[in-house]
Amino acid sequence: MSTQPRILVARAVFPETLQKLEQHFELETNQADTVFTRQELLARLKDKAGAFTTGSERIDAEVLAACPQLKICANMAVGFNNFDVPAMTARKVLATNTPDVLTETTADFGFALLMATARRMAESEHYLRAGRWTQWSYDMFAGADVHGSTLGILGMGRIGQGIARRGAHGFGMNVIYHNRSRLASELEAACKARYVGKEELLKTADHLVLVLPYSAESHHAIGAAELAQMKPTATLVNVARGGIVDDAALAQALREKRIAAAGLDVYEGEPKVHPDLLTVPNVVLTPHIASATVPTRRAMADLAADNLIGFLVHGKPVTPLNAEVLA
Ligand code: 8YV
Repeated sequence: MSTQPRILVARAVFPETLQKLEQHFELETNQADTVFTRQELLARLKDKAGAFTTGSERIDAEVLAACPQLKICANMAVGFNNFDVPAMTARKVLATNTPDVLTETTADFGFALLMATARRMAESEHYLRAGRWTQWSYDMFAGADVHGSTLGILGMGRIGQGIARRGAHGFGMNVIYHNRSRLASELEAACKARYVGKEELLKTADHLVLVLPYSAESHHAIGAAELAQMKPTATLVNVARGGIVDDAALAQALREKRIAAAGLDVYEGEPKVHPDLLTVPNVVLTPHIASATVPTRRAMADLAADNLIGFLVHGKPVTPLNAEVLA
């Protein structure tokens, strides 16, 4: 019988990632990529020392109680709101994520979504494909300028700073941001970003990009009251997490043109999308793909695998979230 630690790879991954893991572990995989039900997850994880997870697996007290052999969950994501980290720490289960490797790719996408939203690219493409384009007209799909406008960023971590740098240096934007804590002055200078209160951010931004982590504190950080403070010409972009925006309130604000447009990559309760968002024209909708380039997804998978190998084989994870477990 194999003495290698047993690992559950909860979703399909690159074959190369499996080959790398196979050198150290006995694997149970899910290349069919059917998202496990809660019961399946509990049953499959019960006898495992480690899990390779994604945002679709919730690791909480119930899972931990059912899986006494579990030592590490390595998330293939920088966000880890699917982990109850305090519960994991209490059970001495290590949590790891994949920071840095997706920063620039996600910032590229955030900026692309901002551009597509401001310049009404999805809406105009649908119009063309529907065969409705019969003549040029002076205001056809006239949108908002990006260059020289005010870019507001809510949540100024690594990805927020990447978007700020693109706006400030590439598009001559005036960058303002709000964050739990103010950035060090050299980071502010690198992004040419000015710290403001949340109210000023909402009222002043021409384009507001959300890049903050999801938590009880950030739940519905943008709801009806916040949308009401934004300019009627403003656009809103969310590349962070569903639940930060109240999607029902956003759909209503878009329908009533209380803001001009929105670009969303993440949704409350995804992959379900609020039906009202599907029927308003002034929103660009993408299926949680901000980090989806081949090199970046490979780097994320590699880092998650390296965390499992680093910890279970060498006692040294690469990017631990609760390093106190190691002590
Ligand atoms: C992932 C993400 O694709 O890293 C994150 O936090 O949201 C995405 O890059 C997704 O979470 C799958 O794990």
